Parts: sequence; C-alpha cells; structure tokens
Amino acid sequence: MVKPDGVQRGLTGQILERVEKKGFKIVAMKLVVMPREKAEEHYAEHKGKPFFKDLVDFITSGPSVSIVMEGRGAIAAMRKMNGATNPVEAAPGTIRGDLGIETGRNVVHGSDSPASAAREIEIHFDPSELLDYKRIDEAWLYE
Ligand code: D4T
Repeated sequence: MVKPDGVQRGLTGQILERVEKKGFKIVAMKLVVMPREKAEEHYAEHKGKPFFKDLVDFITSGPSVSIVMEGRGAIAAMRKMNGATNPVEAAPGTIRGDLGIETGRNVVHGSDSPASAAREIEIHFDPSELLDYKRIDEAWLYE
C-alpha cells in the first residue's frame, strides 16, 4: 500500500515503478480513502497500542493506493524493498530509506506473511478485483 503521505507527496508512480521493474506482477490495484472500520481491522494487531489512534487517523486521512502483487518470494522481497519501519533506520535504496523520515509517515505498507497477505487482501479487495493474467516477460524473469 502507498499510504496517504506517499500519495500526497506524489510518490505513487515511482513506488509502483519499483514493484514493476523488480518483476512483480500487479494483479489488483485501487485508489481509495480507507473507511475507518477497514483501517481498524487492517491494523487490528496494534489495537491498544499508544500509536493506534494516530495510525488509523493517518491511514484514513486521504487517498491511499492498495495493490496486490505476485512473484517468487514477493512478500519477503517487498518487505526488504520497503525498508525498516522507522525510515531513518531504513537502508538507503529502500523506499522508506530514500523517501521517508518519520515512523508515522513511512510512505508504504507491506504484508509480512502469507497469512497476513490473505487477511489484508480480503479487507481491501473483492475477489472479483484480482486479475489472472501473464506478464510477457515472465520467461525472462524466471529460470
Ligand atoms: P506496516 O505494517 O505499515 O508495513 O509497517 P511495519 O510492518 O513495518 O511496522 P508495524 O506493523 O510495526 O507498524 C505498523 C505501522 O504503525 C506505525 N507505527 C509503528 C507508528 O506510528 N509508531 C510506532 O511506534 C510503530 C511501531 C508505522 C507502521
């Protein structure tokens, strides 16, 4: 997900470009202002933590771009590409390392396991919004 700070700062294109250039296939994508209930469900694991309200306020504060992407090792690779949660600790070359400063404005979110990806996809998308197609470069991306 490109969070509202990423959208407002005009970073959506370059973030999606990194995903596409890496070779991952985007199979669903939408621009939405997340409804509060969905945001609370998305961040359910953080309920009760001191930053929960600010996090939900922020994530619902404007449009965000949600995508579903696929590829070998996609979850771990995307987490690495996103960089550490705190952007000042994120390595240069990562999205947060290159584009962010504060944890509460860390530009992107990525699912951290197949189980959380499945859970989050269900929150953000209807199954009919996930598209099944082949990228023409697949034969050159995979052995
Ligand atoms: P997300 O979930 O957005 O990809 O971030 P991470 O997986 O890298 O980090 P997380 O779940 O620990 O935190 C979720 C979200 O909460 C914000 N946050 C986090 C915050 O505002 N203050 C904090 O102290 C922490 C730990 C940033 C990301």
